[in-house]
Amino acid sequence: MIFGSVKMAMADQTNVKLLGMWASPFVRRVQWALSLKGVISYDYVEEDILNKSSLLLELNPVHQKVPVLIHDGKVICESLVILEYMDETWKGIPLLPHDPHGRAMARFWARFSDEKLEPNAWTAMCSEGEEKEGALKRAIEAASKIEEQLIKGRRFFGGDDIGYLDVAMGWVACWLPVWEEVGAMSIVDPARHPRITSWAGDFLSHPLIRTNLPPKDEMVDYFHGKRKRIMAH
Ligand SMILES: N[C@@H](CCC(=O)N[C@@H](CS)C(=O)NCC(=O)O)C(=O)O
Repeated sequence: MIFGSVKMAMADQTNVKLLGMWASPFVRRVQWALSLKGVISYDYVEEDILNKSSLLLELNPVHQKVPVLIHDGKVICESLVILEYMDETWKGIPLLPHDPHGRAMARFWARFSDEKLEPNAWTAMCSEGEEKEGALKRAIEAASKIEEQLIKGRRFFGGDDIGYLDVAMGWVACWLPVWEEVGAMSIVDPARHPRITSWAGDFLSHPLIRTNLPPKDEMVDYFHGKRKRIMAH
């Protein structure tokens, strides 16, 4: 019985492959979730998103983006969809809250962050003048709405334990400060957003997150390069 379940767990893990890119916030959230689920020995394939592999084009023909998760031959695309698949597939640390309303809220705010904060922060980093000002304003407004979702005294979005929304929003703790530096701008500000600031500190010091972060200097260089190329067009 024990041997049987050990064998199952190992087979489970060896059948996991992730197509990713080191500087992608969407890929990293899947890697964080894999770690929270205890899936540590998976096959990671680094993609060159400027010269996509035929495997990526074949597995994600619709969006042609990373991350792509392959589990037991099944292909799952879109990082938030992948997180839900993982939550339903592996035990480990539960990601979504137990109750339906809590789950609905977590999904709502994850999408809000991806649709309102992330694209506006990105545009603000890669633009100038009125375009930058407008995007910056919208990004700050979105951050302020997220700030209201963090209840004082709780370490994470769902309470005292890390979960789906923390992982989905983790890029705010790790990528956003880099984008702010590269774009010479401030979006999440400790005075304006004390709860996000405190949450970011807790998130980054979680044992399964702090050991799973991209190198900051390389991120700064990478996004400086990206910004330069985008703004040259
Ligand atoms: N909504 C997607 C976004 C994924 C995404 O934008 N991935 C980028 C890397 S950060 C990518 O693969 N870009 C390639 C391209 O746009 O052609 C998700 O959550 O998975």
